[in-house]
Amino acid sequence: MPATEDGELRHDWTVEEILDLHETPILELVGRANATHRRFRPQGVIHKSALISVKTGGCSEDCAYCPQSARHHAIDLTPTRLMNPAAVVETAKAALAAGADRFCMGAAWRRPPKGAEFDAVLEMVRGVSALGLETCVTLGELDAGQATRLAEAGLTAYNHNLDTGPDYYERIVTTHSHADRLRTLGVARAAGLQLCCGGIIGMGETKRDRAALLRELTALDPHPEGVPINALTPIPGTPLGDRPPPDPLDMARMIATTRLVLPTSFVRLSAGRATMGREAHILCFLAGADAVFLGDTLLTAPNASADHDAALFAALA
Ligand code: SAM
Ligand code: DTB
Ligand code: SF4
Repeated sequence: MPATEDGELRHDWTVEEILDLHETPILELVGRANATHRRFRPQGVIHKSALISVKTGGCSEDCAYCPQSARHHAIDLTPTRLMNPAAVVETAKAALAAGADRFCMGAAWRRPPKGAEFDAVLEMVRGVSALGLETCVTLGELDAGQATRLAEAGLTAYNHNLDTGPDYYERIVTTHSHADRLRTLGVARAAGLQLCCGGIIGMGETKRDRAALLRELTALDPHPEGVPINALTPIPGTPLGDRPPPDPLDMARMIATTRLVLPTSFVRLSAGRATMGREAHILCFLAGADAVFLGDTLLTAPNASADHDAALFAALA
């Protein structure tokens, strides 16, 4: 096979090819990813999403990383009912004033309930979208009717992560499958929604599992418009609560590889920023990340503070 030129849009990557890229010496890897970034993406633009948990905890699923599973006993987590749409829209106004481009609403469901709660989510989407913000929700599995109603309400993107490679997935989640996740991605795409789909590193997976995750993402046609790369945030009380957070250099390596195989997507430096310094952030941006979550909290875990981000964006200006 002829050598692929960096930046080619491909849906036929093999795990082996991606693993080879991932194992390139870091300076060369970051350099190539940066050159690809410059070819395909506007320079110096970091897309900012604010994140809110509109329904926290009590989830039926057993995702080993997640503090919101009712099967784990995460310390400091109080389950809540679905928020009132008006209160969500007020929070979105504050996010807009703080510089957010997008407002992302997460709910701890395997799948959204039908009826009044789903109607309330649609009201949130309509209200946030009317402010002029891009909207994103992450609600678990969708059926075609729900995806269409979300699209009609003005939703920009649906977040649904594959989390890790298919072989390792069943070590992390047993209550739903990788195939279930792919089905929802298909349903959301068919309704005309953009996809925000990525994963987590640092859960004990191998580098091959990381490459296998990226292979799954590249096989989606079109590629997902957004790709969150999360560092495991170990939460006490979850099965992965004792793991150390991944090395920022591993984040940079994963981000650079993502940029090379998904050259036109937003690559979002997601969970894990709270324990990363300014220089580690800048390395990840050099490696091709061009999006972050803003705000002191992610869904339930701490994020980089507003002061930290003000200093970071000042350093980049
Ligand atoms: N219940 C929905 C679902 O599973 O799609 C939406 C919410 S779920 C919390 C959203 C994503 O957050 C997960 O797919 C996972 O990638 C990420 N996440 C959750 N807990 C995390 C943690 N402790 N560290 C890193 N990422 C995490
Ligand atoms: C994504 O990939 N990361 C965000 C967002 N999509 C919804 C969530 C990270 C959650 C981190 C753990 C927590 O806050 O509970
Ligand atoms: Fe957490 Fe979502 Fe898994 Fe529920 S389905 S445990 S909210 S990641």
